[in-house]
Amino acid sequence: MPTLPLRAFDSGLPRSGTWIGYPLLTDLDGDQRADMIVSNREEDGLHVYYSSTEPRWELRVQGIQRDLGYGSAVVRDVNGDGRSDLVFAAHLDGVRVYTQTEAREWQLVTQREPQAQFCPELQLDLTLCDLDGDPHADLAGIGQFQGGLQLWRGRGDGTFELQTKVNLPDCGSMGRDVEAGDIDGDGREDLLLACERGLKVLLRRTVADQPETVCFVDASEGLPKPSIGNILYSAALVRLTHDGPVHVACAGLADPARRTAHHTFGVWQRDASTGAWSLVSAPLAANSTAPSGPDHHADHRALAVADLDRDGDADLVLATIGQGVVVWRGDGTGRFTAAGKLEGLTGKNRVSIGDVDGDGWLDIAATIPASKDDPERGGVRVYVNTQGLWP
Ligand SMILES: [Ca+2]
Ligand SMILES: [Ca+2]
Ligand SMILES: [Ca+2]
Ligand SMILES: [Ca+2]
Repeated sequence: MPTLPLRAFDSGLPRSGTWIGYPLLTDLDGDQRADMIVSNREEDGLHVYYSSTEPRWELRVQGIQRDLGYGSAVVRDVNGDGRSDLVFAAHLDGVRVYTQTEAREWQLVTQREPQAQFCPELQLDLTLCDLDGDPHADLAGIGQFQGGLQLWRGRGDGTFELQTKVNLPDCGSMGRDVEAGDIDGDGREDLLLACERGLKVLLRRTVADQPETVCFVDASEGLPKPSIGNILYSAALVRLTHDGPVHVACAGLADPARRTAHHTFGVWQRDASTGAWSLVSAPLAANSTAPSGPDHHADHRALAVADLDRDGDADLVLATIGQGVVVWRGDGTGRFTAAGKLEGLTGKNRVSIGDVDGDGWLDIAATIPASKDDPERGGVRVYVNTQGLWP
């Protein structure tokens, strides 16, 4: 597979280290250039890099404790001062909130619980969501080892309160990815999880006699449910066309004993009348020599979805172990054609998509994990997308 000629924007980024944490590209300072949150396991944990016009990445971690390890982050103004803030699920500490000061330093929010963090169980992934219709950002998290799906309401001052009146389907005790969005089109936010029980869609419902209870129902029929728990790594909400219905997608590992027992990659659509999901991405034909889409039974580590070539149809960035990180162009119907792979990646990577230089073309960040015995192999890379790449 050819390598996509994306320009590297790595000035100021680390060239070694155990960067296993989920990267996040998002604009922190309102200059329309996506900034980056990444973290490592063994060195100094959480890093925040601002994209500057030099062009260079500027590290700003003043105020952030340096021994939090890796974890996932979400960004939103949580205290209403107009500046974006950072919620970080630290592998070594629980969930912490840092607000961004005017000088772009970080200030730890004192939660109402006695500890700095407000979640006692470690969360492997977090997402912003709306649980109650008020303007304050709420959170959903999936436990790394225990606790399963948990929900917190934001109070609007940077503190969060665990929702205890909940009615949730069984998602198991752990998972790897949680996403929020309106999946069934009723105007309320639903949840999508890659968790111990497989790929799970939880639709928001209201129970008439319990209006205070946050209720979700399981609507996952037809989605992958591996017999080995917790081997799905990534889940994503997908609109194949920009105004189309919301589909769901996932990426994960195969059962080594039964490689075709479940789809390790796919895009599924929901039949509104039966409620069941069916695969719309074209699986690999058994003995076809025609150009085929992503392998639905290979081992995948990460998936990100965005319209990279700006033709209105969703494209994919799929990290496939042994094959690399491949950009797949979508045609809006569920078929994807390989455009090329990103240089220097093995496929055991995490990726995030955002516009790092503000030119309207979405760019890609990838973390390169390394073991602590061999940190020289690791690092963080950013690939800049341009119009000329897409004939
Ligand atoms: Ca920025
Ligand atoms: Ca703020
Ligand atoms: Ca596209
Ligand atoms: Ca760009």
